[in-house]
Amino acid sequence: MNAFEANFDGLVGPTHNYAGLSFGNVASQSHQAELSNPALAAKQGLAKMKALHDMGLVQGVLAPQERPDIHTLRRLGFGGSDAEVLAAAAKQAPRILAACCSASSMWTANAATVSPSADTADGRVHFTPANLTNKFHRSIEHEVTGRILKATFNDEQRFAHHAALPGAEHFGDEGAANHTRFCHQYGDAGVEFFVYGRYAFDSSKPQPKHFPARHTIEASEAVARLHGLNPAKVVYAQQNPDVIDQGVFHNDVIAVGNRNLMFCHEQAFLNQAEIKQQLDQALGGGFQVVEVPSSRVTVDDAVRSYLFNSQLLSLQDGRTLLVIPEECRNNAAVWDYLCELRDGDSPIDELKVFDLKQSMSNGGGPACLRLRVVLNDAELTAFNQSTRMSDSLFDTLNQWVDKHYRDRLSEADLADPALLVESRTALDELTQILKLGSVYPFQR
Ligand code: SUG
Repeated sequence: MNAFEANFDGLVGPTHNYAGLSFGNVASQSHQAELSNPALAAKQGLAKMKALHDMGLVQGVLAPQERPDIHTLRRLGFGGSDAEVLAAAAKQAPRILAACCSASSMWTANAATVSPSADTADGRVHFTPANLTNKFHRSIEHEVTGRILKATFNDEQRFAHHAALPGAEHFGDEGAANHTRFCHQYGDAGVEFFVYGRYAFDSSKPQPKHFPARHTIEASEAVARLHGLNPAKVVYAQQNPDVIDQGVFHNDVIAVGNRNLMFCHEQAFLNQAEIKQQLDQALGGGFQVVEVPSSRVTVDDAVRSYLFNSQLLSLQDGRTLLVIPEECRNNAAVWDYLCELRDGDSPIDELKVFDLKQSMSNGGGPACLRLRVVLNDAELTAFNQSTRMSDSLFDTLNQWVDKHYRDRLSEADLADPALLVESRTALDELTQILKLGSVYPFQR
């Protein structure tokens, strides 16, 4: 069956800010308290979506979450009117308020794990929203994420939606940031590659010493079971704990794959040689790896430049494109290496650079901003077409941003009741543009 890889990018929400919420994510920590520009952030994301659409790729949009999250603040005991909830939280617990205002759902690589219909026992595309338990500000995303995914892939015959895994650290699940699907053609039964940071139920196994390993093998195994994957076509790998300690908080900061190709650092995984063999065997041969040695690009340079948080895309003419953030061009070692790859006989034919600085300053590169969904011809027409990028949707969303978004936001602004009203007004209008129905708590 003919199939395509579609990319669903997260639209940056109106409260995008730098709150330093993610211990272990170097960029998030180092940009804490800087002034953000939500309008620019949203437009940088939209420009990337439009560019991929213009290349003939299937591009979708996933709506942001409702923030400030008054619903969660009320669960935590702040009461009164919405304005009183915000004022009390700002006074008594400003860090909790900041966590409840994050626009972190923009990084849709963490929205869910997705298995294409060619891989699943019931022949449907399966979605499991990630519980994101390791960070409080992200653990409050999955319920609405599930509703947005259902409204975007709204055909039960073709799309199966699971609830997030139990919300305990034992089942910490970071979604597609730690999941890659390999195949020769997108429509083939593929090999699903799950990468985890630690074992929750076996303390004899290695784990990082300084920074958290957010994702457990037990979570990956549960998702593989839920999706009805063929065990012979599933490979698990543990992330190298030393690189987690150097700021590689998700696997997509050190490796990316597309079809039969993996582009990764030589230090990405424990037992890397064995993992590559397992992937080749599960794929039935023909697995290709471009493995970057530390002598050319250190792990530190990979983390600073987000070299591997790139999108590896098959173009319509069969060539392979690497979409990278501007930070790669600004890093001499990384840029030299990339130009050599492009100009030599590597499988990477072309590079395209994007300015995503607003998101990058929170540790979110091109790959973080997108959720990949492989769809066959029938599924391609079955998802909610109002969420599919087009010239007119691009214009509409840019105008929508101009109308509703601020161009500067600081931590002090988060308690402003006007921001909540602006945000809800914007999302209410967005649900009509994207034909999502009622997905937000304030709409129910
Ligand atoms: O979960 N940053 C996100 C970045 C997610 C990147 N995603 C992938 N690698 N797929 C995170 O750490 C920072 C928010 C703040 O500090 O304000 C944040 O949540």
